[in-house]
Amino acid sequence: MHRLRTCAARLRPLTACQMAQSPSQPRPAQAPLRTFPQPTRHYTAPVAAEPFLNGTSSNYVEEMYYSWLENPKSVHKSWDIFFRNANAGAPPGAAYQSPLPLGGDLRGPGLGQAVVGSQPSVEKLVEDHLAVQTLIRAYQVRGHHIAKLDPLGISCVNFDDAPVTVGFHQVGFYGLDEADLDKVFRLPTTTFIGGNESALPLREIIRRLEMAYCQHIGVEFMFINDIDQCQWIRQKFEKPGVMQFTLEEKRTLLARMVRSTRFEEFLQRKWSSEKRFGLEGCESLIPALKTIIDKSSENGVENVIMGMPHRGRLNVLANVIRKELEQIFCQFDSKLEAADEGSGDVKYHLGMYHRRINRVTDRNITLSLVANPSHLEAVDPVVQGKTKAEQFYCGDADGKRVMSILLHGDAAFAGQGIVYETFHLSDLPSYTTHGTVHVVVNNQIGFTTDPRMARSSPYPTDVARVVNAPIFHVNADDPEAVVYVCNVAAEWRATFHKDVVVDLVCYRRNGHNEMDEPMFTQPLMYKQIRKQKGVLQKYAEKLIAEGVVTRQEYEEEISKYDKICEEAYARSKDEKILHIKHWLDSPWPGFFTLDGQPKSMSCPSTGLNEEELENIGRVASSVPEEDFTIHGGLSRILKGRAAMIQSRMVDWALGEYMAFGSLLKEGIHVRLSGQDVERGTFSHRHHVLHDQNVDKRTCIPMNHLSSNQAPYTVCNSSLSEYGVLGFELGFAMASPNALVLWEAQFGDFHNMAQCIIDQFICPGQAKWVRQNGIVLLLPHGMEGMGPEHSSARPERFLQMCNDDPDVFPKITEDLPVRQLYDCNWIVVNCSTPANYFHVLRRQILLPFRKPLIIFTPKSLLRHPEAKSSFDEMLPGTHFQRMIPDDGSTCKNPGAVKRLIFCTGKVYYELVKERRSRGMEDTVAISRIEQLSPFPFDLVKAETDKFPQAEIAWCQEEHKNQGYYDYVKPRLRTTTDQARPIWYVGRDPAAAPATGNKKAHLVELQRLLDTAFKLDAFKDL
Ligand SMILES: Cc1ncc(C[n+]2csc(CCOP(=O)(O)OP(=O)(O)O)c2C)c(N)n1
Ligand SMILES: [Mg+2]
Repeated sequence: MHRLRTCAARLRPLTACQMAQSPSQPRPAQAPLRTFPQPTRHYTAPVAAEPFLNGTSSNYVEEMYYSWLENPKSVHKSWDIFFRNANAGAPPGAAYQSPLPLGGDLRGPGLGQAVVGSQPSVEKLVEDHLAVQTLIRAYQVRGHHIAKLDPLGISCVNFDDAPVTVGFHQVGFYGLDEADLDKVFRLPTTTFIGGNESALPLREIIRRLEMAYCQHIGVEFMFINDIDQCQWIRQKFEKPGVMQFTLEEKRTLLARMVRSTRFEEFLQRKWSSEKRFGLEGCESLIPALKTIIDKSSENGVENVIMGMPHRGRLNVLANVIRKELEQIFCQFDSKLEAADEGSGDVKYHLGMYHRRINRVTDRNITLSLVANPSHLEAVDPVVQGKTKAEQFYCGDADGKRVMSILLHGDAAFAGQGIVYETFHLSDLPSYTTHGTVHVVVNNQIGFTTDPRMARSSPYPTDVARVVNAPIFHVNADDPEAVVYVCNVAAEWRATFHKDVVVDLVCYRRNGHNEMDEPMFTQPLMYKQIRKQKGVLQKYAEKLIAEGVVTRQEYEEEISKYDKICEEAYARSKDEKILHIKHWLDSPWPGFFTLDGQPKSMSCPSTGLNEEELENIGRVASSVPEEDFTIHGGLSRILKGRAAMIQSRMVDWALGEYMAFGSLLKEGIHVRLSGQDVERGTFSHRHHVLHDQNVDKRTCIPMNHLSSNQAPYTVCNSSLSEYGVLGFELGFAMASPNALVLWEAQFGDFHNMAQCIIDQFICPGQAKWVRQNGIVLLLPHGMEGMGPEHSSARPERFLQMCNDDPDVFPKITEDLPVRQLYDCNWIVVNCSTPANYFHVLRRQILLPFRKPLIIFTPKSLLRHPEAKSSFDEMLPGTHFQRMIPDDGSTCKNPGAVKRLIFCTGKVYYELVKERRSRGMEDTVAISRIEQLSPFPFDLVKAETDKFPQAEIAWCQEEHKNQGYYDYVKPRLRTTTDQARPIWYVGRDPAAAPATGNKKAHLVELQRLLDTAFKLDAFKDL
């Protein structure tokens, strides 16, 4: 044993440091080879005498040596002899025996044969082995560059900067020559092309590598950092004979291709002038998706949530999700009226939910396709959020039962930043869905734009490399190759629970839509496309030639499906009315009545009993874990909370705590997500405590409320708004029984998520008849913090409210709830912690769900007056849509000269100013807490109460911003256009706020002066 180790030490150059140590130190049992010290120039005499042992060769030899130690037969005979000789003490330079020609007799010389060999040929032997290793690696790294991926053969992927030196004619690049092609080389452990053989002639090595990496599949994976994952992929593509299909599998594949192709042809025949964004040119998408679903179902997945753009969407609905064909066909009937409320959406945006038996696995599977707007890729994070929620509700912690599939277009995948944001959520603990299978319909064009104008990366899929997702490029005209990579992709997801991309390289047979003329802009491409035989025809001919099916069977398959379509078409004529409800992607069983209505039109009190408030308050001011050291500053905060609870008061953070805590105790999951939400941007929340002595030890007191409470999730998000808000919207979509909140760091950062707000949150119910109770917390307030840290842009949300400014509603008992039911979203700006508490609880206690936009105050988080008593939160209390002036103005309302309506934190500035001017009797200040839907009834009561008062709207925002434009016509309607509505606030401006502190204060004072100057509007 000792001799062997000595031999190992002699086989590589020693470092200077090693030379000072014993040369026979044993190799640490677990140490990976690559951690050995790098060779230096201080060679010892024995090494210098074996020149091939220098540099990188020595590593190679070393690997061989350790393999030999484990099993002498695992190395070539010549090496076996060399190691035996070296071990037996052969002098330097004499351990080698010249090997027999490798191309000939592989048995090599027997033991005990002469040990002296000629050094140059030994050197060549090692170099040649290294060269072969490098060549193998070149295929693995860059084989996809020369794979035949493009069905049109005109691929614009340009790898001129990275030429691939592989193939029989390139062996010279590696120092090999023609003569070496028939020599046998030992295969490294990083390839599986040998199958059961450990050595192969170079010619065969190249042939097998060409088969694995350069045909219709291009595997891009060598950037992955994980060795096991790389090995896994190599196995999947390199092992000889991996791509074998049974006759049955081939027939199923053909049948799926028939459905996919004939569906588009049917639509084309019936509605030749309708836009449908057909799949022609990428028909193999259908078997691709079905394969992913079948394989995943086999691996235990029961629920698949999908998101996709326009291209081929109807085909996916028909042939993957299996929506009834007549439901699809009747969408083409322009005469049908819509049965449901709402404005609806075009057919290629609608969603779908379907539970059925997977025929291949005979297991139940639920498939849903999430409705989406035209905005490409915007649905990606929404799908992820919904998937996460479904995993959460069924306790699927590893994503074994629920998964997502995202489809993309090539141009959108490369161009839309949301794709990158979504990828970056994929491995974050509170956002991971444990692997998404991405499928790109890479038709090598985006509307009229060529890829070389549409992206700077060679492939549209390069964005996926950031998360080490393997990318399988495949020629979509080879359905078997497509099905093979889809199987591997599904297995990858089931094995590693990480993202994977299938890039279906295809073409678009028609224009962008069926009405478009592609020859205007892509004449040569389309000349080629016109010549292109359809993939179904090609595949059918192949299978007929192979004898898998007869032509007659193939034709029967076609007529069978055509008949199905015709019959469904006939049935679709019987449809009298269009039901958008049939296209719902996320039903909420049991939440509504059977015909989809709310179970009531009332909302119970949102108050809590005293004991409950105390209990939650106690948890909010404690550290519920043993031996947990929190920061001194935080101790003081918790003590302050305890004192507040003692005196039956809450501040903003405690009001929120009470709302979350009580809902959790009632079994409602609460999820708060956004940047730095755990502590709170303004350091007021502290929902996650950090042990000051133990790294990463944290405690979430909110999860220590009671043994049967729902779990509380509070999670700092990645620095994304678009992606994260989309994700939370998707999470909220899955169930009505959760309070899902997204908080923007500063209010206006929601700009980055505008697409989610404009296209999903605002009109979601109107377009897709699905409700959503997501809550947006948007810090807002003019505090001299500059243009970007002041305004959450209330005007934008208010502009998108659907309540009519000119119609005074009929006042009924259920008006407050009915208004909420009729609106598209609720916009509030609470001025007290109690009202914040109530509005959060109301969100869940309502019998329906609406998005809730809350402008949250920054300065009120710690304002001494912005506190609420328990009395305002007890049973019987509720959210106050408007808080009337209840001060001395009430004693003699007739004497009140001015009634100022306002909202949010400016109230406290107005009250302070009124106090300092001693105008409590003459000026009333009322707070509109719920801006939309507008509390017409309460505002009317207030205006009626002060008949002599001038009515003013006061806001701290600039005149063209804030609430004025929304509030003014509604105040006018309330007063029957009889009383003017005066404006108090900042002048119109381009920026939301000044960056100059002094200017800010001057502006503030000016508006306060106007508010209390009773003759301010006299001459206007
Ligand atoms: C965010 C966004 N920008 C622009 C468009 C307009 N548009 C619709 S489809 C399309 C081309 C999409 O190309 P690609 O992603 O390759 O999908 P394909 O239509 O080729 O399947 C464009 C630019 C859009 N719908 N959404
Ligand atoms: Mg495209």
